[in-house]
Amino acid sequence: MPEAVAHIGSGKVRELYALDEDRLLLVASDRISTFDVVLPTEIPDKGRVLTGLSAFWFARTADVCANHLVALRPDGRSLECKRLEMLPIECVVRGYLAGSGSKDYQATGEICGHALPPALRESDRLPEPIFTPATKAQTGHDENITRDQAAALVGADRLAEVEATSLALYRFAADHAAERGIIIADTKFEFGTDAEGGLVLADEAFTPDSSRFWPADSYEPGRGQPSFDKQFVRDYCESLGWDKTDPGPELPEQVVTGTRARYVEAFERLTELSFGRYLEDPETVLR
Ligand code: Q0Z
Repeated sequence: MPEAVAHIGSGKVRELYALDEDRLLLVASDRISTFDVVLPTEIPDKGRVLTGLSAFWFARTADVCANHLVALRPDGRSLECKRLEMLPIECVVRGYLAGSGSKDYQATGEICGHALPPALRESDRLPEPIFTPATKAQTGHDENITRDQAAALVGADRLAEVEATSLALYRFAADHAAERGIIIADTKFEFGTDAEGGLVLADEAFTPDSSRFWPADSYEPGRGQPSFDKQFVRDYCESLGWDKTDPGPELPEQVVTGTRARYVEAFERLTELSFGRYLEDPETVLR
């Protein structure tokens, strides 16, 4: 735990602290949420897996877009980052039909103004990845918006820049993951701007909490896909008949152990590094 630093924000499973005027500390806990509820049982090392993956992707995509990473702390779960002026939109890229994109498509045949081919099935790959911005909801769910609404929030030029950058980042990571048996169905970015007005990728990048990771070996369009990381948790919760309101159930040991193993597997497949090595020296993901 950081000492004598101001706590400036809480996410469902992360905390944000101010280190000084220019730098923040983003700390990923081991908490896990499912069906939008944070469960009372933690998954050991989940925060380290997510922080390590984010740092890995920041290092690998630095030539696509500048990012807020300043340093990875030796605890493996804390990222020192540049303090930015955040843009007021969530930048989502979808390569497959899932989640709110699937709902919008079923209702209207479009997602955020992108006309799509008829008769797509749940989980189908889209002809091209699409940029589908959303508002940042303080509570509850982000709401998909049109590109005109997004342009009104950030300006037309900045929107064109974040769209092109988001698509380039997604193509890079989705190609890398596909070669390692993981489908990144969609992902969400947050961008900020630095003192010079330059666009900077912030928050987390291509973690299983900011993206849908699907195992490629069981991919079958026409149905929802199992989650690479959370499927044991979801299956267990479904088996209880829990009503999906807070508080959620405690998880039994085998669900915790199996879920931790899936997070570690995602880390090791994507980074091609052993997670044990990461725990010894987190900076290995940056090299
Ligand atoms: C990120 C969030 C979390 C609660 C603000 N580099 C940055 N500069 C300025 N602001 C942010 C960042 Cl990353 C920023 N969030 C999201 C993260 C807990 C809220 F861990 N809010």
